[in-house]
Amino acid sequence: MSPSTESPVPAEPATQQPLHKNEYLKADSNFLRGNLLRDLEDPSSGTITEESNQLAKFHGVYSQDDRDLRAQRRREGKDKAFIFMARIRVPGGVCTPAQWLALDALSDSHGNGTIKLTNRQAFQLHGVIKGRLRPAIREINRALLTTVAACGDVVRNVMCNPNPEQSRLHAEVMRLTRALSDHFTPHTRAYHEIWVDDQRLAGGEPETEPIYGKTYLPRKFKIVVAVPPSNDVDIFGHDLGFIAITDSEGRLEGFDITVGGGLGMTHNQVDTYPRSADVLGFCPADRVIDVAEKIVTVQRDFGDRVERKHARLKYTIADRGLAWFRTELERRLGYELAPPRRFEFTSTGDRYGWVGGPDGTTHFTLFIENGRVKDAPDYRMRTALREIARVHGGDFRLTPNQHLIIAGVKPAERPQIEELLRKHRLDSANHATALRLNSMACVALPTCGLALAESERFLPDLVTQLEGEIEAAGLRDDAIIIRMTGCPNGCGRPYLAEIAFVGRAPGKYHVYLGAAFNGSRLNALYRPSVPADELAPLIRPLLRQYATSRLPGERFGDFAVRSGFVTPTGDPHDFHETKRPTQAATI
Ligand code: SRM
Ligand code: SF4
Repeated sequence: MSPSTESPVPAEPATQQPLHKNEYLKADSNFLRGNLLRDLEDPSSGTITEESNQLAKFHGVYSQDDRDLRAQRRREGKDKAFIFMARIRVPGGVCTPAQWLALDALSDSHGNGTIKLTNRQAFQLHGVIKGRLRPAIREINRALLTTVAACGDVVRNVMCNPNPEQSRLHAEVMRLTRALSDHFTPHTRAYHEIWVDDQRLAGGEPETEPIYGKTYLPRKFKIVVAVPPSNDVDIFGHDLGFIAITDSEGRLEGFDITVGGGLGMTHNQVDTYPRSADVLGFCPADRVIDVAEKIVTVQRDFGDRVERKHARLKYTIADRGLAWFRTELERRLGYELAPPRRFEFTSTGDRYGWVGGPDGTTHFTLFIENGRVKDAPDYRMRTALREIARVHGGDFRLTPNQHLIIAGVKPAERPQIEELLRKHRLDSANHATALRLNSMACVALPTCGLALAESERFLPDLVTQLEGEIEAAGLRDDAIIIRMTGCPNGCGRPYLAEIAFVGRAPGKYHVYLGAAFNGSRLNALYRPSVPADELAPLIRPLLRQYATSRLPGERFGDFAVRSGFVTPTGDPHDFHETKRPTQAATI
């Protein structure tokens, strides 16, 4: 595929306002080098400058601090306890047992002893101190993994339903996912110089970024591929999505294209809001890369480079309209997109336990609460997965719901894997209530610098508080999508949950209800700023009512809407405390 012929960066800003400072930082960074290496080598500080932090994101690295220690260290007159997080991108979530073992070892030697599986099928290594960061990333690359473009204003990890063993269709879709990932990997040699080769490579071709240009994209850009009926990737929450369309024999015909989804917002700023993606049209499989590239270049050239909170594709489309977007895209493509085909999604969750593949191998999906792989005194999950990785001849797959598939287990290997699952009681994790099995929280405290409230450390307790009611109401096996985030940025995809809690302040959460079980409808604010200890008392009566008054087969989100608890419209005001303007006020 030839690179885009469009100008990489608009010559003049479309606005008179000065561009955001990150635009100048990117432009002047010599393709993402800046002073990053100097800052990393500076022994006088445990962290890096803010400018270097912005550039480090493109390399998959975030500077953070242990927020549990902040107050005490402030009292003692000490610096924050600086640490780093490295995000490792894994297209479609597929990695080998050898790669798993390498990360497992690194989490002990260089991290905080845990491996975090993200809900975009990536790994995170938390708690890395500055002196260990470059050696850690070198080890990650030695294991044939990379952190490049896991964050930053570029196309991030490309997601896909992680079951390529399931059918030929899945395998084809996974190949395309990898091709998309490769196509959008930045060309800069800075990553290798800084993290891998340890030296500036002399000579060679002058550097270019054929798709991105030297100011890259206005903001992060997320691509996913869905294989109906599963919407595990939550396609409507991403900038760009491809929905696999098959003929009556199950052969891949092409993809419906979705654009302009995104979930981040800021409390009380109604001009920031979650948006569900639009279905734009259909393209054959051999045009997917071309379509994706041109969509990315439209956003590159028209995305907002002044206000970063308004710089996602969802705002470009909301402001200019889908018709404008289609025209601009088709002008660049040189052909028209076909109308979308029919597709049907049934759920966003994972299928736990053993399933068989057509080739005789089997796959075990394991529930990992909020994607945190660690050893607790009574539940040694990390040890168990290490032992499994040592004997497993297939691969591991990270799911979009933060869980793990031990995939491609050959019949002869299965007894040994089953024995290890039993020995460490991992098989029993999958017997939790369906509420827990469908719960998801973002990281939040203590590492996330943006968290307003707890999430990963609180949702499991809140689910426990609700489980009594769930059992009593006979809802043990009824899947309800329940999610929590520590702030409104939307990392745990809360606005696509049937029940969601979004951190408003320490110990306080906005409660949202009414998204569709299959991820096709956003929810709406039900109660603002509810204290943490009042959440369970608020939700229990709703569960009781659901158990007694639901229609046959009715999902909780639909029940919440039919019962009038909320009326989701997708309007920005659905998500904020601020009142919708009354008609009188708008005249
Ligand atoms: Fe996220 C920022 C964690 C998925 C929207 N996200 C962050 C940072 C890096 C905080 C920061 O900027 O300092 C968090 C790191 C916390 C930590 O200590 O690990 C963070 N986001 C996560 C992860 C790890 C949550 C998880 O528990 O799985 C997910 C990593 C995915 C990955 O592998 O790439 C994660 N983040 C998401 C999602 C969900 C998705 O993409 O499916 C969203 C909403 C979808 C979207 O992008 O619209 C999301 N994260 C954000 C935003 C708001 C973006 C916006 O447009 O407003 C921020 C803040 C920002 O970018 O300024 C953010
Ligand atoms: Fe941090 Fe907020 Fe994302 Fe949670 S939603 S990880 S608190 S940025």
